[in-house]
Amino acid sequence: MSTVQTFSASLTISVPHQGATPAPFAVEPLDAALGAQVTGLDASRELTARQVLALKQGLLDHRILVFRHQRLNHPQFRRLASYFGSIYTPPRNAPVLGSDAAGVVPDIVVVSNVDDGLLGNHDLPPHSDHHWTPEPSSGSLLYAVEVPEQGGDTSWYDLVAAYEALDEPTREQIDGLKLITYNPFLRRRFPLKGGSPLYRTPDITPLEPWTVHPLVRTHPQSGKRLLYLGARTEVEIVDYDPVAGAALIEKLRAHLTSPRFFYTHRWQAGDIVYWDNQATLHARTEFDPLQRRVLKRISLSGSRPF
Ligand SMILES: O=C(O)CCC(=O)C(=O)O
Ligand SMILES: [Fe+2]
Repeated sequence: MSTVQTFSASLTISVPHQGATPAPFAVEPLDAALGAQVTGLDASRELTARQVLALKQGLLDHRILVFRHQRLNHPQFRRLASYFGSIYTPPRNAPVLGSDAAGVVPDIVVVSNVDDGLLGNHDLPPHSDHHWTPEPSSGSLLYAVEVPEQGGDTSWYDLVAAYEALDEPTREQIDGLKLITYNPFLRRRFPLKGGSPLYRTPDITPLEPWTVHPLVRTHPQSGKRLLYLGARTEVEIVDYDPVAGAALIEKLRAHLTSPRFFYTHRWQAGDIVYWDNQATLHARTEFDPLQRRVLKRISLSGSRPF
């Protein structure tokens, strides 16, 4: 329980004074390619049925939800997340962000560049969390505790919009394809001279364990089709010519990372972003290593992509 105490003691969020008439509860679209802002909600409290249903619908419609000016301790953060599902547990043999030597991940993963933080200050290319596991998480909540003055912005990419904007022949070409997305945390253990490849060629020994998922995924709630592909993760189309496969993936990646598909979030301490990890990628920009950036993440369990 010491983490909870440390967390409360180190919290440096200033919550603006609430006026006599607090903002009404609403889920309003952002002026962006995706996303909605939630107002009039104190996420540290028990939610009402109306609020939970509106948030679930809002996530389905907008893919990411932004909550501002929040202040939560760990049990409150866990309670908020638990309205949407149970906590994601990776297979023990598939390392993910926050895994210890035994393959166990804490409920709340601290994404930070201080105190031996997990991710340093470098940029992160657009990715979907746990893409390389059999049942990737359905969504994650990231809660900002300390943020740098500049940089460290996080962007979310709409994979449904990216798929729908493809021309018909390309959609037909990719609709039935299967993709292996190799685990980047395993690649760190087995580095290659030229760095992590964007596409596995026959001369590279496949990293194990690996999982096959559809390249075009069907969203489990909305039924919408989406391009389920990370921007720089090592991948391979199953039973496909490697040269043609690498060229196809490069073309799809150039398409999906277009600015018309993403929203960039400039963090303030006290922000929470809840994203649909089944329908989006996320990326972040680098920031000054001398500045502190501390966020807390809860990932929710998901299901096998189809
Ligand atoms: O640091 C960030 O903004 C995002 C980190 C990330 O990719 C994650 O928490 O899954
Ligand atoms: Fe991530």
